[in-house]
Amino acid sequence: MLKKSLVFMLFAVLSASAFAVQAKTVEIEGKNSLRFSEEAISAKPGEEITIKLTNNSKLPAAAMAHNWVLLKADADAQKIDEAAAKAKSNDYIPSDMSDQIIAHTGLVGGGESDTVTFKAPTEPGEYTYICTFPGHFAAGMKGTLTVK
Ligand SMILES: [Cu+2]
Repeated sequence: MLKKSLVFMLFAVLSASAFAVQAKTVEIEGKNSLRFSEEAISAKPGEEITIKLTNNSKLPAAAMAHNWVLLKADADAQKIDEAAAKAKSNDYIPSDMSDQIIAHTGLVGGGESDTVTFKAPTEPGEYTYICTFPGHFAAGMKGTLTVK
């Protein structure tokens, strides 16, 4: 009886770790050059995906912080970026445009990282992600999530 429950427990632990491996994590670095280290990522429709954004900058957060903001397919990145610049108190996330945002990390300063877990859109297509720290998107801090 005892042996049976031990076997069952071992099985449960192994299944749990196998599941943990399956969850997809993409590590992205926000760089001082105002680029994401990964500018193209892909996912299956509806796939659960975790983005881990890291900022290895030595600069103060007020000068060089980053976030990772995934936009809906029909979102206007330019307009969101403009609104974000005025949303400093909300870590540069324009709350009145949240209906155009699928998911986002928090703002990370040098030496920090943050993660966000979400389900990829079920509609295949290309989805833009941007950094909304002022000036970064305009300088090219963006990338594409391809759902296929
Ligand atoms: Cu940035």
